Amino acid sequence: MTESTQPNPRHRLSPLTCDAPGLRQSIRDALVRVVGKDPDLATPRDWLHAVSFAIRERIIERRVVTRRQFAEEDVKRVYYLSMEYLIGRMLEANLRNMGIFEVTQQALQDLGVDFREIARLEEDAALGNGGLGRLAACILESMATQGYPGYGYGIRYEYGMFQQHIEHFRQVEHPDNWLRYGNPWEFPRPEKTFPVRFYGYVVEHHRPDGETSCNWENGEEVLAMAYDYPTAGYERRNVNNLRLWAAKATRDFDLRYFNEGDYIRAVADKNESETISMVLYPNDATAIGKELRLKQEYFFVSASLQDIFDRHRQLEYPIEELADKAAIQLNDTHPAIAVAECMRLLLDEHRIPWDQAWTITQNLFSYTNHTLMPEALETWPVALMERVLPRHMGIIYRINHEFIEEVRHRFPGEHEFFRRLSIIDEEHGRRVRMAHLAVIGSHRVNGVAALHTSLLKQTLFADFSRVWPERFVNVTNGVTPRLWMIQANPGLTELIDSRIGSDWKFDLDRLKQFAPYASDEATREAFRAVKLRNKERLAALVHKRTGLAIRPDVMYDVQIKRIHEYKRQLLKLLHVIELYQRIRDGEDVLPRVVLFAGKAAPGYQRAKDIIAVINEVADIVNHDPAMGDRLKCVFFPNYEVSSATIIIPAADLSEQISTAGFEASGTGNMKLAMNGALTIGTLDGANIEIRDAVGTENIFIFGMTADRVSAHRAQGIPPGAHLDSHPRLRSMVEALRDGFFSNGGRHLHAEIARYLLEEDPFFVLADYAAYSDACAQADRLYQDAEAWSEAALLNVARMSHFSIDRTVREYAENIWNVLPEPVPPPCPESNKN
Ligand code: GL9
Repeated sequence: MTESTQPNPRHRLSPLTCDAPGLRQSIRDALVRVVGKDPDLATPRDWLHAVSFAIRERIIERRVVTRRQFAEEDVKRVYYLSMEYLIGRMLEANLRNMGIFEVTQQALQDLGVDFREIARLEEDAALGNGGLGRLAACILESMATQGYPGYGYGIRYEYGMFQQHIEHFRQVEHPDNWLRYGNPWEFPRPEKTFPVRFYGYVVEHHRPDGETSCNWENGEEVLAMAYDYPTAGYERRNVNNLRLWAAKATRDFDLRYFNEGDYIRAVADKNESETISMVLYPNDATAIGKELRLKQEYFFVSASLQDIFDRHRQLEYPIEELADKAAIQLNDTHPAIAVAECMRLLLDEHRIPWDQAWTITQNLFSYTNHTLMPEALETWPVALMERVLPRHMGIIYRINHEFIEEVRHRFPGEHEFFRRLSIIDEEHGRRVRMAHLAVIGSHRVNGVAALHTSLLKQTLFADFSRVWPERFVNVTNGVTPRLWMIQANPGLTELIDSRIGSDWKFDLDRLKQFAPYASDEATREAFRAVKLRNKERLAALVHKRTGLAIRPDVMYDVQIKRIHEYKRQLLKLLHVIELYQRIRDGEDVLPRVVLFAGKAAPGYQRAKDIIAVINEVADIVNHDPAMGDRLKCVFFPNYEVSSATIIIPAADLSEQISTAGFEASGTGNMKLAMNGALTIGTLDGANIEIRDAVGTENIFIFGMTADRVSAHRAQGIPPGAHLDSHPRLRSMVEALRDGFFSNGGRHLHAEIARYLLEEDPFFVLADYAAYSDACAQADRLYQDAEAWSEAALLNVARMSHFSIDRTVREYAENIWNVLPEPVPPPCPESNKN
């Protein structure tokens, strides 16, 4: 299969119809012919697969059209390299983006099948940890919606993010065998298979032109095989491709041992090479440092670059023009080895001289940084790199040498400066700093919110920013309104449509027209009715998952995100304890449900302890008759994309309470505000921009700023010194310490109290009084239903800046230099019911 630019006239496509009878026919056909079931015997899952196959036929058709148009129009392509894609369920998202959601529901109903019943059987595609992976999924969707020629590349993990069970209050991880029933959305492409080499050694050749070229010989080869996931833009526009690589043993894996008669050994070896794509590392914001992880990174990077080079060649472009025809975005440092791999391909395979190869590489790449946390910065021991990727290590040495020479020339004598800039860290036992490789190999480096970018320039990349000030830019994150508003919150969508029409779905700036309705009483009442229905939907799910009954007519206060010290779930938990004590003391307290959800990295013991303590406090609170339904505390298990779409539209209060300076951006904060939750938050990440957008009077900001946090740290005040800053804080922490809430985990509670008092580097106690005040302020506003609804509606109307479409346009215009290439929608007659 080649990237031909000349469509063969005999290969004209005749699009499938998208009316109810056509869909009905396709679904029934797929059930019999693809799933292989008699409709009379089909299970709900069989129907799920049948309808998915029927829809994928229609998506792939649009993909073929899109690809042809890109080839004909000579477009510049964007390649998004990411270790993670947190996609969630695909059926409903695909149906909605294809513009055939209602008609397909109708077709199913005609067949006696309930859409909701089968849709919930689909496993989430959870090929990511959290915000970073979800951002990648939103970016792909937006590139398709806006018609950008975007390609995603990643890994087809056999096992995605673990499933979180709560057993005896604790997190227990279960494997996520998401492919168990097969996956109708993927197209295996065995013909798109590339060899990826590890280990071995380098043989140098001195060429007549004075350059040295190298052969990387011996070692082990693994095959990367492509699986394609077509990604539909909203309303049947472009369909782009996400290509995920699976590791397969090389075809000749068996020869050596088969010849020796050791069949079992041969097959066992095959399994070992296939472990590369077996499982997603469930870590967030921490570097992993395991050889298998390095192999995963190089595996998908090498396959992706070989594929990109191949496409370029098939389109008959000269290799020298690679950076004119392609842009490659590195999603965090995980794929940073791509810089060295690109150099290897240009030098060793294409015989391009070093300087020219380096110019092409720098023009090709750009890099997004997603965190300032030092422990998240990947570094690899030089010895490991030399063993696993010997050729790349040689290339990295030369990149580093040329770079240091350049800065030596520009900043003579600043030896300390060169040492800090070097790709090789000589102080911690010689390590390769992947972030430095990414910065040096890219023409643009971006942070993901204004504060984050400015801190990047002042701290992590201060030295680089002195060398290349223009290289650092900000691109504030966004989220797709298609999933996070239209799909997740049909009630709100209908309300907005009824007031301002439906153009806002493509152009979120038009949501501004909804702002005047915040002062319209009827709209506010309708908004409250929508919220109530969303809460009923969530309450039913909470009951199903936890057995706990919660009222829909109270404030829903949610903190939903990975469990991490810096995100400060303990700050919220202390507030739960405060409310509990006040109710016990006979105070009149605003009724509320506090809902936590999120996973802890399996090796992050403190985070797992925090989950256990939340669950134990919740158990006491929820069973104390003195609470009389005024306070419920829920830990919602196994937080994933599909549950987020139910929780977010039901929320009133959005907890964004990280220690300022630590949350790079956050994206849950955006999803919640767009759905009319008011934010209670610190001046961290994108919260600052959200405040600027919605107005200070429509958000509850509290706590130390990033500057104050640094100053406070420098002062070295012990956390326990803040115990009297709030009248109850001491007794709350003592209740924890003394095991008042413990249910067998007494020692754990004492340890958490000790941590808060003596150790906590994230200033929970220092910020508590301010936080508690902000909560009280939120409670007061909530009691005025009209004022609260007005503020909530203004949040909805003023969040347009946080559409992922704006984010993607900024990347396209300021970093990638690519233009959209929208495919005209097929003639509308063929799609009407
Ligand atoms: C993160 C940041 O922590 C978030 O603040 C940011 O919104 C997202 C997307 O830019 O990236 N970086 C990071 O490592 N994670 C993020 O969420 N962690 C996970 O994805 C689990």
